[in-house]
Amino acid sequence: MFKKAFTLISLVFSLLYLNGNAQHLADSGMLKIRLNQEGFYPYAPKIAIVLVNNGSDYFFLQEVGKKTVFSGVLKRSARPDFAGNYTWVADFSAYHKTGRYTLNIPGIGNSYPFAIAKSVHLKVADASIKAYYFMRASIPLQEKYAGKWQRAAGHPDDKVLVHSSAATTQRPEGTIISSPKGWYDAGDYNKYIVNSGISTYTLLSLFEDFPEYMKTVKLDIPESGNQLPDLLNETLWNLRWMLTMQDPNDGGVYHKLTNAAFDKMEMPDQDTSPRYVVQKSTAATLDFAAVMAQASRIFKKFPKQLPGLSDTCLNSALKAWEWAQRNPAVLYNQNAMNQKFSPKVTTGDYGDRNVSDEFTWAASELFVTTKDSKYTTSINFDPNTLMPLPSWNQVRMLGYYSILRNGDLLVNTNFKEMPQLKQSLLVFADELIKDADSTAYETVINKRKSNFIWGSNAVAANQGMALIQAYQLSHNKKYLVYALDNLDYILGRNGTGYSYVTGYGSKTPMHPHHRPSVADGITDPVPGLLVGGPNPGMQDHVRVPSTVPDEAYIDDDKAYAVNEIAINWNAPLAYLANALEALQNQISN
Ligand code: G3I
Ligand code: 9MR
Repeated sequence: MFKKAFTLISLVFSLLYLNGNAQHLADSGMLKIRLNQEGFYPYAPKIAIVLVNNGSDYFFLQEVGKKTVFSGVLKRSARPDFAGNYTWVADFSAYHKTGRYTLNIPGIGNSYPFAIAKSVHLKVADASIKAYYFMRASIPLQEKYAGKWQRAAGHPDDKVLVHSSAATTQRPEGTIISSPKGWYDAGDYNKYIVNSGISTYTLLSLFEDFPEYMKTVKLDIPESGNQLPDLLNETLWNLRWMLTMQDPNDGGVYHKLTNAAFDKMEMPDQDTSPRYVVQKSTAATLDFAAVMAQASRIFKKFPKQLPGLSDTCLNSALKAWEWAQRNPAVLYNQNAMNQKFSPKVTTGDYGDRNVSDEFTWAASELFVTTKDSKYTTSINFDPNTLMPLPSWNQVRMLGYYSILRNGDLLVNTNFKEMPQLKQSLLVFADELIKDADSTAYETVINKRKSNFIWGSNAVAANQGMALIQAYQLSHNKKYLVYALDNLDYILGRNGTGYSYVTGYGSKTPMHPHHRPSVADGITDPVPGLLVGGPNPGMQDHVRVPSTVPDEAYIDDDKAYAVNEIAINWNAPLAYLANALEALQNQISN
């Protein structure tokens, strides 16, 4: 009774207060109420995090500009955030009706508007893949597909020089090779095999895990309508480039195709400096082998559309694997390389110092594709250590994902480690979600300060992907709920209040470190790009407003350590958002 009366009083109070101070209070609500700015599935959990509590015990869910439809009591977070402050949690999971809403907290104001709807992440899910179209090298982006972000073709890459570090008898320094297509890596215009490896794998895995759903996803790209799913069409743009990075003479794969130095913040067609393929490396060659082996089994299902491609991929994978057997420790060390070779190369390093996980990954993919048990001797199952979350330099789990998702195909291979592998992945997932609810944002990413590295948003997305893998294996819905929490994190329920995907949400990055977005003269950045996110490292020497790990972010195009975009960050976002769209009916509170 008392509570009801109080609710009413708060409501009247909030409406009066809002009218008098509309602008001020609205801003304060948008700043202090942190939630997924795209919205929520009708039957999924729905949580907002409120940073301060000016005395209200209640929150009010309101139809935009209209009446209150639901109210609840704010609950204090179990633990403080990294800065030491407790937050307040508004949980409106019990409300299921679709519509557009704001959350109101008396004395604080209104949140950004958001939707409760089926397929609420469809747009951002599609955009996270379409982003790769915008990253394409060697093709003009036509207005028809790219809208106002149309641009001239950049980097034909049909006359690429073999760098002195990569010279062989058959291909001496200065040999010209053709290596067109591919995606630009990130804010820069170079193409790196190591980073292409995990990115291409992740998108292909999205297809392997959810083929039926992904066949329905239309991206409006030049190949659309050609009888291949658009996700595969887009992935092929990079895969065909990757194939050109293998030296046909020995099977080794060049580490990268690059300018000698990062170019200016200019449009891609403005850059006409020489392009090189540099030194072959074991990491690049194994990542290539893994992706080609995976691609071979996926494209085998499309023999009419892609005659011969599956075989080409498998043969390339086998040749790469053999090269790596002969060259198991050719690490890419750019500084050392620059002591010996010229011109000096100062672009992205992707210099992994340990390639044992790359061997495991490539062997896993070759095993799944060929069913030949000989590869299992090269797989490290390491049951005694926790699984390391995937990243460009840690790919062990990518192989495990592939083995586990293809378990049915491997029943006749006498492969004994399957139950143990499944168990390890579920233990890993349980470890991820343990105590996530007591963090200040009730998310997995917020459990540890050490998650906030260069590209932290991809840590959140990769955790989400790992949880989806756990769901696929166990059908335990709890994993989906925590995966969704991390998507909520990416889209606004976080320490800065940004939705970190350009163009999606209300407060989104406007100045990513992305050369076309900086140089094209268009106010809005290219859409669908996930920025790196909070990272207190300041490796770019741009001061962030806070060094609290999950707040260490600035929307500044010079701040490449927090505000660049990259293909290996968008890929797990694409996986997470699309997988949740595919599985939305399984998520309930
Ligand atoms: O792994 C350690 C971790 O153990 C430690 O706790 C943490 C503390 O700072 O550092 C972690 O290492 C960081 C590593 O990223 C994590 O993956 C390094 O400090 C950091 O310097 C390194 O940054 C990489 C960066 O290149 C600089 O080499 C990013 O991962 C990588 O995504 C980024 O990639 C660049 C390419 O070189 C060029 N193209 C753009 C692309 C995106 O920024
Ligand atoms: O644009 C480059 C970005 O892709 C890299 O991640 C980053 C770190 O290697 O470097 C950026 O390039 C900058 C260079 O390192 C220093 N001079 C300014 C360049 C543009 O900001």
